[in-house]
Amino acid sequence: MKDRVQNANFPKTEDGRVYHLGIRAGEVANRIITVGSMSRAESIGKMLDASPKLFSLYSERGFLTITGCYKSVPVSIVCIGMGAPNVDFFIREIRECLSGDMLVIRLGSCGCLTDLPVGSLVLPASSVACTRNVDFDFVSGDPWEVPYRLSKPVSADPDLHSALRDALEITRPPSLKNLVVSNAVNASTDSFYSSQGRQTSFQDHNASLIDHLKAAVSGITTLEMETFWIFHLAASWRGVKQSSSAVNPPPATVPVVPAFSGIPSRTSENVEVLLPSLVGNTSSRPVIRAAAAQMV
Ligand code: R1P
Repeated sequence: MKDRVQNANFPKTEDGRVYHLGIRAGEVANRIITVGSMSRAESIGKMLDASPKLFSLYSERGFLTITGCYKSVPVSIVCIGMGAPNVDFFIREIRECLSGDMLVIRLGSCGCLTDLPVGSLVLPASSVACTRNVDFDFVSGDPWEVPYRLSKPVSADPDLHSALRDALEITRPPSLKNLVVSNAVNASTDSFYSSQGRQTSFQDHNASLIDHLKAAVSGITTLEMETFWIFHLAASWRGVKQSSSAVNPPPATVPVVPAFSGIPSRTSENVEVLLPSLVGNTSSRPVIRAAAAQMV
């Protein structure tokens, strides 16, 4: 309780744990794959090295952190559930537990606004937010407001995006034929229903939303609920100057491209998804790099 009062900006438990993920420094790696479901996190966790023993923590707020090594490189798999608020807990609380660069790849499922077949994998180069405008009068209609707002795009980290694309090109299995990489744009929404154009029993004024999205956002391909906020927070982190005694920075280079196989896709096939090889931090100021792989 003393700690809570002393640091109201970033409250932690007395033993140094962030409130919602429940972890503390040393329990999360700089390289992170984040997913939305526990079973997906657990499946990927099984691909980590048998030694050292995995760290695994289910928080009482519904997050799961699994930390181990893949081919001797420290990696964490973090299940964050869905939506922007959970992204916010995830990025900020893990950042608080790390020194050095923070590298995040979200592996998720998505809706598709083009004719890509189910089973395609999309790596969005950028993402926009599509959010319900609560100032719009959803009961009577409203001539002065639009029901949904579109943000400006925010980009994936170009280096991490390229590394992910290159790793996939080199190692993807023949069964993964439909790989879309270049210039795909994602939209992250604040509802699976209204702001993704679904028609339900609520007055959502969204019948023309998908057409509007396609017309307004060049290259739009996928719809989901997290990527924009991951990219946005990564880009807006102001960073801290690296101290010479920083704990757990990424190594200067990661020598191999680790392959993660067997992640269940929406089809009955297994999709092979890769954690790219990454160059570690070379500047005096660490960064957050983020990219995404989305299964149609
Ligand atoms: C909705 O069903 C969920 O599926 C998509 C959306 O972004 C949302 O989180 O992602 P995941 O399958 O990765 O959770």
